[in-house]
Amino acid sequence: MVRDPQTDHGVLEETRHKTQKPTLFKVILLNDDYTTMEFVLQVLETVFHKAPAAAHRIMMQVHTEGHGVCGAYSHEVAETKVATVQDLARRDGFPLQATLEEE
Ligand code: TYC
Repeated sequence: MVRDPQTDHGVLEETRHKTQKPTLFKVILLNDDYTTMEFVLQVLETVFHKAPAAAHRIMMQVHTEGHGVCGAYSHEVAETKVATVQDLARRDGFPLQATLEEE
């Protein structure tokens, strides 16, 4: 683009789009040595609505690699899911941890 210094005051032209893609946050489940595999499967099925086979795959990924993605949600929903995981875990005496990561 050719710029005329007499008329170009550095105002950026921008194209406005009607739709904005929402910022999504991944909920990451972390491994530990004490939470049972059965409890993690239950969390993945109830909090993240995973089918049993998908829950098993994610649980084993967390167990072998240290962390795994449970899903991506709006910031508010992701924070609520992290809090729910931690509440359920504390209630049953497990140290299970989950965290957020911007996608
Ligand atoms: N590592 C745990 C065990 O051997 C199982 C586990 C899996 C714990 C996933 C946490 O997010 C987790 N009992």
